[in-house]
Amino acid sequence: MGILRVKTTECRVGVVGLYNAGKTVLLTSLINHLQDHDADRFPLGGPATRVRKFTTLPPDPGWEAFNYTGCRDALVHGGRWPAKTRDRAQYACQFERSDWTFSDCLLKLYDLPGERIADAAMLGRSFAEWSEHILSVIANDTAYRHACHPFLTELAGTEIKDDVLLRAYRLSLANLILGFKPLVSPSTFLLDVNGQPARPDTPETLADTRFAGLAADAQFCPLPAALRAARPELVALFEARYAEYVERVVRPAVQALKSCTALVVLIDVTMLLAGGVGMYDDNRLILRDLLDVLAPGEHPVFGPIARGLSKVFLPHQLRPGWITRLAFVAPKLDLVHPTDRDRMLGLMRRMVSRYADNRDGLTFDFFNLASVVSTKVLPAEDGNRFLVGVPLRDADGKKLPPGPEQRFAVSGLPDDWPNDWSAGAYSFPEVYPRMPVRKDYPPEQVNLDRLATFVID
Ligand SMILES: Nc1nc2c(ncn2[C@@H]2O[C@H](COP(=O)(O)OP(=O)(O)OP(=O)(O)O)[C@@H](O)[C@H]2O)c(=O)[nH]1
Ligand SMILES: [Mg+2]
Repeated sequence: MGILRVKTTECRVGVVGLYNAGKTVLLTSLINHLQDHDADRFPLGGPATRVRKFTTLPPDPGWEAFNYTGCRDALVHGGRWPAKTRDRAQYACQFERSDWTFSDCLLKLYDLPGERIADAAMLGRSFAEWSEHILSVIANDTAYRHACHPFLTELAGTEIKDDVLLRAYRLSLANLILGFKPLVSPSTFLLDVNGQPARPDTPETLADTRFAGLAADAQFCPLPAALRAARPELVALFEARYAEYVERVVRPAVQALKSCTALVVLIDVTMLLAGGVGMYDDNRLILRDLLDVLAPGEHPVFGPIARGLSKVFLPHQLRPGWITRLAFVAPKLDLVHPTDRDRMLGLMRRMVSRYADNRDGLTFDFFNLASVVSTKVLPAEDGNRFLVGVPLRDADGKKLPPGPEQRFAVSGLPDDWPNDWSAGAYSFPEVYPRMPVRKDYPPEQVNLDRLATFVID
């Protein structure tokens, strides 16, 4: 630490979003840009800011280290995107900024598998309350009701057997997965505690090979009020399993996010448009649950004055933490034609700004960004939009080996969300990443520097 740098400012940044939203790629690119900082390519705070003395630190006890080297290596040498995240991870580093005279920066970044945010509603809810919450989602949404038909049929029966009920719930969760519905809770059905994701298979095989809980003998499912009243022993059993699940899977991740100073919420507008109106509704619902649990905004007891004072006087490890900055991010900007990039931002704003507007003591902003620009742009022709990149999948969605660059068409973006649209109405083909091979040359990005300026405060 420099002689004038008498204190350390700790910034803890949580990145959340549905699976495949682009969290791990965003963190990989961000770390690369900070570690090998080039003020011309990544202006942080201002054009002249230099990042110096960057050191990686071990993660906090109880946290896996974020596999930065592996992720960057996959991008550069494998020419592949990083593998999906299987467990929660933290990356910690310390550096000096030339625009911060008296303080250096301790930055902690948190990455979670997207599946886990479907469980956020469990925190602070009893088993009975969680049951009501899930059952009301199923009751009020045609697609959920349809997928959960096996479970609802079993619940309507006169003699309910525990293992038959659990299997019917698992079958319903499998239908949700296969219907691309993200509210799969307990999320270990989709990604188990050992990090094994569910593989594409028939609903029956998924129901017979996966668990709705921590393990085969620790499963639970929501129970309606009438059944809870009639079967107190089953309620007691599920309550105990639910409590253990919350302690092991949900609380550590949610507590870490709650203690962050800034939260980055990824909303993959391209996926929502491509996925249909149901995907949009689900993402909003999951986000609402998550933000209710994390309750970003000024702390009701300490308030802004105490927070300011604690920043100045307390050593960083004693400083109280809570989320005061919220960044909504539409990733994968490079998959959208430049004529539509402002629309991408507008669509995200319309979808989520109310969630932030309704909270006091919160600074929030919206960013459309590309973590790793992997396409080139061609001029629009007669209203058709074309990009150039190396396609990742064929027309049937099967993965292709890396090949030559190709021109491909992408959908235009609407000015506002349509009232209804079906899956496949919009298309933004995935491409292979374009990464510089030189290890200290970070990828081309758009607006990631603006996001970093906002959250590293
Ligand atoms: N073109 C482009 N594609 C991106 C970008 N960022 C992410 N992607 C695509 O999105 C996919 C998922 O990115 P990840 O960062 O692994 O997603 P995640 O949110 O960490 O997903 P989970 O680990 O499953 O929760 C990648 O495999 C890429 O296909 C980007 O900046 N540009
Ligand atoms: Mg990930």
